[in-house]
Amino acid sequence: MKMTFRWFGENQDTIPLSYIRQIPGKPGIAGALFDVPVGEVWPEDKISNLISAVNKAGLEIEVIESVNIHDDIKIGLPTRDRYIDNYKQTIRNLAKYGIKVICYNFMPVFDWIRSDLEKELDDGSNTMSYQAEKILAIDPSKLAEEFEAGSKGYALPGWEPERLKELKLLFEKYKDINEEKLLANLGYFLNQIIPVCEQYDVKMAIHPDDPPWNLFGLPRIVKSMESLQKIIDLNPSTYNGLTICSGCLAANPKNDVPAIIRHFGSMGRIHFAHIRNIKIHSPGHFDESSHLSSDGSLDMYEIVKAYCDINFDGYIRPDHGRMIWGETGRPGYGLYDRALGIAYLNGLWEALTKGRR
Ligand SMILES: [Mn+2]
Repeated sequence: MKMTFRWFGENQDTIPLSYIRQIPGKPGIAGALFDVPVGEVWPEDKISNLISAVNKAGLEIEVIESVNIHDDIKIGLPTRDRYIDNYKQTIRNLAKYGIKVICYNFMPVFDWIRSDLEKELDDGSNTMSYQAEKILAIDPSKLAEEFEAGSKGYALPGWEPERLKELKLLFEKYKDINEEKLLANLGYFLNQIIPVCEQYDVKMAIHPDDPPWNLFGLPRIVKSMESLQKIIDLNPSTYNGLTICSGCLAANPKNDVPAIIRHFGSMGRIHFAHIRNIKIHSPGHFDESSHLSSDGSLDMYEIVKAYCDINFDGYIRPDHGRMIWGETGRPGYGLYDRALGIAYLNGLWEALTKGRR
C-alpha cells in the first residue's frame, strides 16, 4: 500500500507541506484544486503549480481527491455531454502530470453531511458528529448555511458555495431522479470517460455516500456491498473502481467492511482506501473517533488485515481526524490526529505483513 495524506493546497490548507514531509514514512499527497468551478476543465497551469509545490517539498502526488461531478451529469440533462467532455480533458491534463487515481462521488445536491462539525468529546478534543434527529430537523435549504457557519471560514470539500446558493432550484431539478435513474446516469458518465481513463492510465475511484443512506428524499446509490456491485457492473474495466471509506460505510452497521474490502479488492477494483474509525452510539448517531480500535466501534485490525490479505498495493490514507492539542483548522483535517492515524495504520501494516512470513 502507498500511504497518503489529504492536502487542500497552498492557499487553502493551514498545514505546510514541510510538516507533512516529517510524518513517519513520508506519505504522498492526495491533492486537489479548490478554485476551479465544478464542471470546468482543470487548467494545466494550475495542475502544474500544484504538482511542483508538492514535489518541491520532497513529496509525491499521484491521487486527486476529488474531481467533482457537475449536477447536470447526475441528473442526466442534455447539457451533461459538455461537462463530460470537460471531465475527459481534466483526466488528460492530470495524466500528463503523473496522476494515477481520481476519487469522486455521485451524491445528489449535498456532499458529506454532519450535524456537528466540532462536538467536544470527554477528553477535551473535538470532532465531527452525526445525529439523525438533528439533521432531519434542519430545513435542507438551510443546511448549506449551517455548514458555512460551522466551517469557520474554511472551504469545505464538496460544499461549493456557488452551487449551493441555488439549492431550491437544484432540488427541483432532482425531483424525478430516483436510484435507478441516478445509477443509469452514473453508467452513462462512466461509459463515456472510462476509455479515456484506459488510454491515459488514470483509475476512477468512487467514494461511498456519507452517510450511506438516502436523505431529504434524495437518492443515494453508493452505500452497501450490493450497491457497490451495481456500480462495478456498469462498466467491466478495472479503471471503473472504488474508494472504500471504512468510517463512511460502517455508519450503517449492516455493512461488513472487511468483507467488502476482500470482495472488491480481490477483483482489483479498490484503488483508494480511506481508513477511519467511528463511535456508534445508536442507529444514526455516531462520532468520528481516533483511529484506534478501542476508541471507536470498528475493528481496525480486521480492516487493515483485509487489505493486507488481498495484497493491496493501491493508495491509502487516514481519513478524518479529531482536533487535538489545541489545534484549529478545517473540521476533520487537522495535522496531529491524522498523523497519529498514519503511525497507527503503518504499525498495523508492519505487524500484519511481518507476522505472515
Ligand atoms: Mn472518506
